[in-house]
Amino acid sequence: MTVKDVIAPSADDLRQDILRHLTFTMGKDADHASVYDWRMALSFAIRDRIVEPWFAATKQTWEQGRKRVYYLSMEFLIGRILEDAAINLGLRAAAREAIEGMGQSWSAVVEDEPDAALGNGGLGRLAACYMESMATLGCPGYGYGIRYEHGLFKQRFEGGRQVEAPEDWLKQRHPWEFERPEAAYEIGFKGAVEMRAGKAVWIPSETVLAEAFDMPVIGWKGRWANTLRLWSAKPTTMFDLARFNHGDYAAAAEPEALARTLSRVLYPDDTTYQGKELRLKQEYFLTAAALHDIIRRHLAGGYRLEDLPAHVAIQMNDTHPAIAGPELVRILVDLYGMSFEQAIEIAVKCLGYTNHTLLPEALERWACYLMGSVLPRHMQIIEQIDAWHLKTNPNRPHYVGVVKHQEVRMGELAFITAHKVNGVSALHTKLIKQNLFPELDTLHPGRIVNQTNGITPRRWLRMSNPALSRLITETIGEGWEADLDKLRALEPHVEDPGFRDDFADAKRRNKDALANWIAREQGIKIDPAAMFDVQIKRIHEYKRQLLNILQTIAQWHEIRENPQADYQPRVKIFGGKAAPGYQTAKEIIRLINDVATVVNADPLVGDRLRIVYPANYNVSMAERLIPAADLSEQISTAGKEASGTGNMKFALNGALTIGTLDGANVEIREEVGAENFFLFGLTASEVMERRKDPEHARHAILQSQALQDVLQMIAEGRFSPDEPTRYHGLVHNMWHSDYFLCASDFEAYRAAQVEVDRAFADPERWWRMAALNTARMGFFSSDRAIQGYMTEIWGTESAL
Ligand code: 26V
Repeated sequence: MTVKDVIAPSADDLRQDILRHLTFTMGKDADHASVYDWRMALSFAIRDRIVEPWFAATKQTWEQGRKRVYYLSMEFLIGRILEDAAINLGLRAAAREAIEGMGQSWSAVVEDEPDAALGNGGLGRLAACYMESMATLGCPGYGYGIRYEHGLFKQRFEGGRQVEAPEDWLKQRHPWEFERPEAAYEIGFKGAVEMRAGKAVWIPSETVLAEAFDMPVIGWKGRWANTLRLWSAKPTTMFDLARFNHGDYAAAAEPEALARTLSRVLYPDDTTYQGKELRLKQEYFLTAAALHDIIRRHLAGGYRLEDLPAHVAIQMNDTHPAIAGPELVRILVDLYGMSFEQAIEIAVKCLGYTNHTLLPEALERWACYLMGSVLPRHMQIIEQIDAWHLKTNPNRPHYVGVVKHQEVRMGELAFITAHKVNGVSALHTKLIKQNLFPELDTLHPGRIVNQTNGITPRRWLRMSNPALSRLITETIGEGWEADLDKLRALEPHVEDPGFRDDFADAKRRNKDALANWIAREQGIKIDPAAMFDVQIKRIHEYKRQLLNILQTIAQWHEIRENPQADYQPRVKIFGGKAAPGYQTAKEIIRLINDVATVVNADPLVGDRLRIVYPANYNVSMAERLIPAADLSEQISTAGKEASGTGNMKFALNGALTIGTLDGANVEIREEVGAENFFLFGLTASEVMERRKDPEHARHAILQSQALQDVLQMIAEGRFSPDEPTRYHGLVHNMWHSDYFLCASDFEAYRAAQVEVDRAFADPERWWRMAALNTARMGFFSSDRAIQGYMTEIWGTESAL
């Protein structure tokens, strides 16, 4: 088979394949099969149809000697795979018919699959969207990551408080991976560096084996497939039998213990950087295994190491794999005898670095003693790279550099070892130049470029919103899934009342489904005619879930004070996890749940205001919530959210945004039109100005009677009657610090919410705005983003 459109099988073909796998792979007959058995049988039947295009793509890349892209990321937040694969292969309809024809529920089978949650949030989900777009565009490449045994923790609430439990996605069989025991590399840690005949030789004192597990990533219409290769740690020596026989049982199992912990668990804190040795080991484990694999493949192709940049582009997803520069230099110099100057030149040509955050507390810095002990040879090379950079840039200011104050700064290291450094939205890229790396930008003009984030329309519209997808196809025809700018053709239809009704109907169907799910899962009845106002993302102070709940309290207070007035019924929906050690974020979660308890039980309010916070927000929950949302909350303090990608998913699905001028909100507003976006709040430069007033919080609170009332109610224990002092710390912080300026933006936010109500009260206006959002979001396809990386950073072309 060559690379071409796959031919969709009939439901009958698929039925036979499913039954064959049920019998021979699962060892069950149809009468005794569980949902799990059906899910596995269906997964294998679909997987069978990926293998051929996957082989064909790999073969073609070899034969044509194409340049490959290697996307190195500590996180891939994939979600469920089965339905997405079925969609891209064009066989969802047939698969559904086959499954239902055998008396099984499609949704039950599909929803039996656990999320692959190998990521924390935006950065990991972006990596997953980019893998899918690379496959869709026929960009030959590999993703490299870690096969964590436990993905992101599960969240539940007890008395409104977040409680974490370990996630265990691999306890069942994982039908989408292929173990590759032959692709394994020894990875070293610690030990010493010896000089032998003028050459540095690193003798590690600990080693583990990195073993590959491959997952195929199939693109739209199955025309191309790439590989996501995840590394699992195995002990190099199973067991020290001599020690065991001496009765030293724990020591005998030491190598096994180290290996088992290495790829055991994803670090759940994406907000504050902590210099943990295990985390550094994980980062090196991923990077070293990937680089060995890249070099092996390059040499197997018969190419010279000098020509690496012509065949290999390596993208570092944030600084987590930034040890790639030193590791590549080490391989070229220590193992292949190249000169340092030539090695660093090759490394820079191969490497690209994407920055995803400006928050100082999230920027990685490793203590030199830790780096020197875990990776002694790399520490030497880092110093050498730093010295080389200073020598080749004599104008470099004394305070700039990789190694400063006994720390290795990974951002600076990634910057100087990469030929391109990119931000993830226009505003973020501007701030990288102005605030994060101004001196390095001056020394290397043109190195910093922008690639605004994108999302895959296959998962985030076609798969998760069948009602709207159907309407779009009926209205403008096929093909928009792989050419999202085609949605512009919807624009003239927006003036057609019939089309607007259909658009509203599609939304209503999704809202009905969500209301049923919430009734089932939460036991809360919500009115599907109410406005669904949604904020879903990790809980963080800069994202300002606090601002949202403060405004919600103000709204509740207003309804109680003036119950006769006309209000637009609203359901406030929250979703998101806090890092387990992030106390303030956990306090915000508890406050939201406490307020929900009081408001939802208030007979005076009734259907006019409801608050729901389903626990354990994840990719699959996003797929339910986003298609049903009317209003998208994107209210971060300006200058703090690098881009956001949830903001894009909502707008594409016809939710209107209430938001600040932050991250990609700026560009979304430009695309959809200022009149179709509810803007409020200080700009990034106004935020910086405002912080110069040490009393900004107090001043802002004194300007707002509503906010004073809200803070008063919280302080009095209205939402924590069993413990009135519960939120004293939070209220005190609002008055005396409020670093993220909830108080300063409060009145503007409230006014914008009044505007939202006014628009919602006018359905003709609302649905025109909503449909225009969908029609104008084409720019935010991850296909556009990947095309940008290919031409401006990677220098690769589509193989299709
Ligand atoms: C930092 C750390 C520190 C060490 C422990 C584990 C860990 C994990 C992640 C991070 C950095 C997270 C940065 C991040 O997720 N940034 C988000 O990237 C999205 C994709 O570009 C973007 O849309 C969001 O605005 C940005 O917050």
